[in-house]
Amino acid sequence: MTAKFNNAMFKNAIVRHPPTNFAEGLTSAALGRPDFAKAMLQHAAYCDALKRCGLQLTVLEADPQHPDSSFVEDAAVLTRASAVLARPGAESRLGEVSGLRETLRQFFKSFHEITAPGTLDGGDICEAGNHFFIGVSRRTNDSGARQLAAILEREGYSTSLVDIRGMKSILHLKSGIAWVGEKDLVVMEEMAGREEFHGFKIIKVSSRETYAANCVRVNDHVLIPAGFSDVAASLQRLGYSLLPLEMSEFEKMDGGLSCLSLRF
Ligand code: CIR
Repeated sequence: MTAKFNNAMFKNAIVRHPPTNFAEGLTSAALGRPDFAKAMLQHAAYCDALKRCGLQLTVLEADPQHPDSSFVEDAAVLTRASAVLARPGAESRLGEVSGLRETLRQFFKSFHEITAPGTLDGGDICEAGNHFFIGVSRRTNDSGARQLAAILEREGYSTSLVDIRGMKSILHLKSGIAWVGEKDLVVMEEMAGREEFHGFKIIKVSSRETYAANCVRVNDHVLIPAGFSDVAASLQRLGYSLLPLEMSEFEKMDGGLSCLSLRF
């Protein structure tokens, strides 16, 4: 089956090793304590998958001051033109942003910052071609969402806000949706009917497989958590080439596939 192609090809990704105190990060999942050695193996496999997609990796040192810092996606939003430093909604994660600034400077000339009282986690931001869905969640507030919308609109993107504060089963917008290319949007069942997604072709994810709604298109492949056969079959039917990855230890910390890297 031929792979579908995205217009924007990624060349780079930034990842950060999980620290040994990774299990002390925030979580609402009742899936038990993650096994650090296993998390490292899963992280290594994730990095290999990104390389297989053709990306050059910048691998940052583990940061034990911030147990959640391997979820690098939450600290920034990257566009074709600029880097936006986020302002994580969880107090314990605020310091993660400065740890990324210098690395991003090597790649981006144009910088923006979300400022107080705004809060914003990158996991709430879903790029879908020239459009960005911006989740308003327990982590991203209205001010943060509007600041980002204004930046993106100046860069020529359209934006829409998606309020997920009423949804208890997901932490971030991208815990429940993923854009995989063209008009194809993977959406958890509970959100599938929402009018914000009108105009997209919805690939519905049953409540049994919600965790797999957080999949990631990277060039010619879609990275997907292993073990979710219905979502995998739907994507394969549409011609996507999948790279399944074991994610159990990150799932225990509420982390999805997308949050382990910044891709650009
Ligand atoms: C947190 O609660 O902030 C981390 N334990 C998990 C963050 C996952 N990030 C993401 O899905 N974008």
